[in-house]
Amino acid sequence: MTDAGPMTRTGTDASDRIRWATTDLAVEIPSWGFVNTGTRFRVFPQPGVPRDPFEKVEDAATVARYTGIARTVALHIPWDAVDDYAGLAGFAAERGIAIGGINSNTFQDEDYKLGSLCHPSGTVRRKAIDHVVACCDIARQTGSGIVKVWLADGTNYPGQDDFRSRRRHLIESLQEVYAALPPNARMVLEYKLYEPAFYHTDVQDWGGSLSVCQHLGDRAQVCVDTGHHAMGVNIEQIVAILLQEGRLGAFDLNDRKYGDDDLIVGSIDPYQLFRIFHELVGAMRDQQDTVARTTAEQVVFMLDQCHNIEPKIPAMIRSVMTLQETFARALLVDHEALRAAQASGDVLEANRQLQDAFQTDVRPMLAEVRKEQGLPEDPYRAYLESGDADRRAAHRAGGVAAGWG
Ligand code: RM4
Ligand code: MN
Repeated sequence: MTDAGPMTRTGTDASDRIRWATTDLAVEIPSWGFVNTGTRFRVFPQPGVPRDPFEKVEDAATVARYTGIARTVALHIPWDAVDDYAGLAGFAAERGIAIGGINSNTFQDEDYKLGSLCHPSGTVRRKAIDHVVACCDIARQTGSGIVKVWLADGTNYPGQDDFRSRRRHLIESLQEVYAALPPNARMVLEYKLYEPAFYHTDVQDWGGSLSVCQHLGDRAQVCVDTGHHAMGVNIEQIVAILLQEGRLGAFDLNDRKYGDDDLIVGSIDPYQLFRIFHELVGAMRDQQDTVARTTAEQVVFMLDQCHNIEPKIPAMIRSVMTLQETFARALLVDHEALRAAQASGDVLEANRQLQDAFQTDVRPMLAEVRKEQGLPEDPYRAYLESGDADRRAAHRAGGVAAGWG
């Protein structure tokens, strides 16, 4: 094999590469994955749900303890607002994790009925800009390297507002935000096809997000939420384009059958997740394309999921394991054989190379690596058998369980 580079993820030894997937993948856990959520029809509360941001951090730390990775937790502001952010970061550090992306929220206030950063009124835009700038400051206080912007901005009816004015407002608003980023922090702009607006969404797709980022600077990148596309869209191709442009910053990973369902990652279409990871591994191993390689190395793999009917911590542990397993399988693709098949126009052989890796059962290898590291071979089962869930539910009886608010 001609695998290049000293890094284990690109190493010639398959078990080295698997080890990398098991220990070094930058998986990030969202604080809101542990709270009571549901649909617009009903929220089914669960026992032991966190009551404040500190308990959410504890749950993320539990996932990290069982899996050995997932060492950052994303916050959502104001859901995770606290008086002392450095204190929250210290609380996380004592439990072996760090604060990850700071997610801004400009979609739950009366003022934002017609939008936030794109709103026709300068007064409302000012309020929204100030909020995202405050998120930059929270990033500074917590040592976070990412500020995330997802906007609910859009219109419900043709003619309701002017597309180009709104886009100009968006660019000007985000230029202010960009200037407020901590020195090495990045801003990621997440797109979504529709919802909550029904006619048009201001940042509706990767091209819309990328073009706005290009008006800001190198540290403005795109966040790809796997649930935010029209049916049938080739997400892995979007990933490839953004890697090549140096603009893929983060993923919000989840799965869906229909809309933005936030089901656990890999539960509906595990092959899609594999194909996405295959693009990332290809970029990580690309010695020619430095932009794609360094961009791929810095991507944050966040799980943006809602566990409405399933228990939350086990769902998160299972999801982390799925990411490890799928990344490990993508690392098994024989790139030399793949390129040879591509060069000779051998369609079936090229596809077989991917299928072979995808169908390899890497679970025994991952269990082996975990054992060597003193981790449970099956973190999911170990958690279920630990009695942790019952203890947590007893300890958190009383008080008000957190939700989306
Ligand atoms: C949005 C988007 C954001 C997430 C919120 C909760 O649909 O996916 O990333 O922060 O939901
Ligand atoms: Mn998302």
